[in-house]
Amino acid sequence: MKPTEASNITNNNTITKIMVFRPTLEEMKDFSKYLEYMESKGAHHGGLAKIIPPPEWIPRKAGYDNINVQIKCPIKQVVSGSQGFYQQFNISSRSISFRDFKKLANSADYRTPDFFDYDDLERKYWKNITYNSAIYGADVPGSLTDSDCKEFNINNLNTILDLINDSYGIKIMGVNTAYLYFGMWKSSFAWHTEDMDLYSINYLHFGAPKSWYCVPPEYGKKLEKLANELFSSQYQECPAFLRHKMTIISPQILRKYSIPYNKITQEKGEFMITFPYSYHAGYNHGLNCAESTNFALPRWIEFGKRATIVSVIICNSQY
Ligand SMILES: O=C(O)CCC(=O)C(=O)O
Repeated sequence: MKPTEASNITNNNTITKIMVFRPTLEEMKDFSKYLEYMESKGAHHGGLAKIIPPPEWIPRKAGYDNINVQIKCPIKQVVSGSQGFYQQFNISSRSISFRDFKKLANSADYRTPDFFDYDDLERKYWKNITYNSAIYGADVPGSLTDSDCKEFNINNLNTILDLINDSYGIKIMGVNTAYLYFGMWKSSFAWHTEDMDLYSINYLHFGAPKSWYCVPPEYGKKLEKLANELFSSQYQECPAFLRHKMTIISPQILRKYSIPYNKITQEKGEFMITFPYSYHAGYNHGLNCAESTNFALPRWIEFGKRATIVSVIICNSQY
């Protein structure tokens, strides 16, 4: 099916918008082929793309009413800073079951505030970012997708990244295995590109939406230059400090410094794809659960060579 274009919150007319794809079940059978089709339409230039699967695609036949997962290492996200630039400190907290996490996320202290529309909620996010730290059940190894789900199974995408696993028996948690993310209102992911500048795929299984910002690969260097200036002490300590996933910069600052960006909100039942060297950041609107992993296509190989060299040279001690 033909793609549509979703969002263009930019300060620059030349930026490629985020494209939205609606594949048929048949088209979802070969993941790498479909991703290459998306790129033939220019989707990678937007930095992010959305995929809305057809209703007959069912990743979990049992549904989501009886999720029995232990979130062993939830993190309390303490955010400091002001006026659009922030550092997020992740403090490990004690293990919690999903049942209890759900109660916490819906409790008076943590639940989503009343809002009129997504723009209103976005304003509330940026206004309250440093208050009432959210708890994020992030990077939980596991999958909620049925193992016999044949199309777009995040745990088994069969891209060239799997060759590492197949040939060398290497499993890198969250990189070529699936991770779950149990979110609540205001839980956030800081500006980053993927490890080794890989692609990522993120499926929102259930719950409240997830809002994303993204700076397309063409403007990644511009964002890095700005971040290095705004966070000069972090830059002095580590020239690749964005890889520590602690830096939050508001869209207002991006506009002020003319960094082109896109934004989009992912609803439950939708996939997001991030492309190599696409910076992205975002936040959850309330209780939800996403599943994510990295993958590669042949176009990634040149990004991979560059990312590995840069990381090994300048940020070795941080991994
Ligand atoms: O959902 C999250 O917190 C992580 C999102 C992300 O960065 C990704 O899926 O690539």
